Amino acid sequence: MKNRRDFLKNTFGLGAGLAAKPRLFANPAEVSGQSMDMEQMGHTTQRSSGTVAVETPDVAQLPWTMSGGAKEFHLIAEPVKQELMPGKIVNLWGYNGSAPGPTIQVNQGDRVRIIVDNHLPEPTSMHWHGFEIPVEMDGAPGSSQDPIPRGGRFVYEFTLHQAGTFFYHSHMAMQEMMGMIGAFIMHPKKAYDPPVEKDFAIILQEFAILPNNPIPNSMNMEFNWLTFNGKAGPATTPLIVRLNDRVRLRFINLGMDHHPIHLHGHTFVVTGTEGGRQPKTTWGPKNTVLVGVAEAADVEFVANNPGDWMVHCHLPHHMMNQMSSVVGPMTRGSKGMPAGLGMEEGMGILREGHATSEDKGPSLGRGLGVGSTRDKTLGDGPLSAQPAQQSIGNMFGMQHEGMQMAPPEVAKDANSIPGFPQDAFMEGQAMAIDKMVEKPENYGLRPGWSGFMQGMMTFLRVLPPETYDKVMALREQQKGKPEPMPEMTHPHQG
Ligand SMILES: [Cu+2]
Repeated sequence: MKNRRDFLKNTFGLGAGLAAKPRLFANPAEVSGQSMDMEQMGHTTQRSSGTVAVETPDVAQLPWTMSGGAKEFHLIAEPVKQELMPGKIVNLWGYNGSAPGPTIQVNQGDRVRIIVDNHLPEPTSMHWHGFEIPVEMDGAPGSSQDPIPRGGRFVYEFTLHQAGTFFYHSHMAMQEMMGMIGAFIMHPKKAYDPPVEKDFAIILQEFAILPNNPIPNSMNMEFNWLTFNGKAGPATTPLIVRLNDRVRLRFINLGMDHHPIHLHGHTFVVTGTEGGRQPKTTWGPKNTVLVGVAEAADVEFVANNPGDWMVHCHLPHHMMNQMSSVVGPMTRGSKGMPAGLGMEEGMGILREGHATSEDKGPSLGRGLGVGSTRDKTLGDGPLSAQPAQQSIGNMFGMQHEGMQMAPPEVAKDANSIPGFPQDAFMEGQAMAIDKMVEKPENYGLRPGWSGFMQGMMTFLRVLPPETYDKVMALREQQKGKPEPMPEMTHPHQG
């Protein structure tokens, strides 16, 4: 089996026939046994039922089959290759070929069965975060069940009486830091008031990965790759809504940091937490919501302000990719920063091997020694316009047609300004890769936009009807075509 589609096809015994098409999500009126998938649910149906399917951009939906009165899902815990952005393919652990794993959507009151297979090289466990279910189904290794051994399987089955934004994750702490989480949406029996036209879920994750090293160090305390649904900006897929749609965004955080998620151009109310719906009396105006570790936050607003609006974590270091060293000396002293440990040691990342390999253990903690031994003295770096242009021009791979090169504009006396450079060589036109991340959802964005988009960042695109229809038409054309980014390989599938 080469890819996820084959995997699903074979796992569920699905042919090409539509009759056997897996169902992704059924509306609450499904009691008759009739169910619809997301495509069958036209906008009319969605609006009349008051509940819409949740979109998880860049993350697949997990299909299910009805079996013995339960919705049956199949999750495989396994090593995965995740492409954080074009060319940045890293080794994570996830479910069914991706990290985060696929999204599960069910209805309040459903009986569900989830078959979990462990294809990891070590034991794992599966925890249903916040679920009020019998303790033997909780997935707490050692206390409610034995860990699922390598090559083993555990079948979870329970009835869900809750509603809200939930998630599943490995209950092995370090496996969590390798990516092992997925969204689990429970739709309410009675639609929320007021109903929304668009509903999105975004999982927040962070990884410590050195340049030229595809393996995150899960023991590190500082992170340089920050993702929304497994992608770093500008590879995140924008959220597409129509002007005046009511929109719900659901954020889920499982990492080492809390993330203040900020939305431009709109005022929202927090309508839900990881525990479910919040009463209206608690709704107050906000534009930033702090999503703590192990928390979820639902926010709602009317998208009444047309434009391409940023949605991002507002921690400055979480708005960047590949941070690993200061760009220049931290002060303008003549000798630069005093030598300390190397970049790898400072970040607690190993050059080779795993965290407990012979290549020494990681130095934990947040140190200011980052990059200090390899720091350049003042005169050597590309700290003024002309050397910068030369050095960028000389860099291997910079002639890629997808790159839009332009030298950053800096003052002639930049070197004499304490603190320079800050962003001059980190974001801007020189970093733009519009073509490399081209996709229907990016249609019509301002040229060069991608040079300013990094880390936990995406767009909420509030589009007038014509542009909205155009993006949807492009998306339709895209269907069935190869994915714009290379297909993930599946090391443990056949
Ligand atoms: Cu953050």
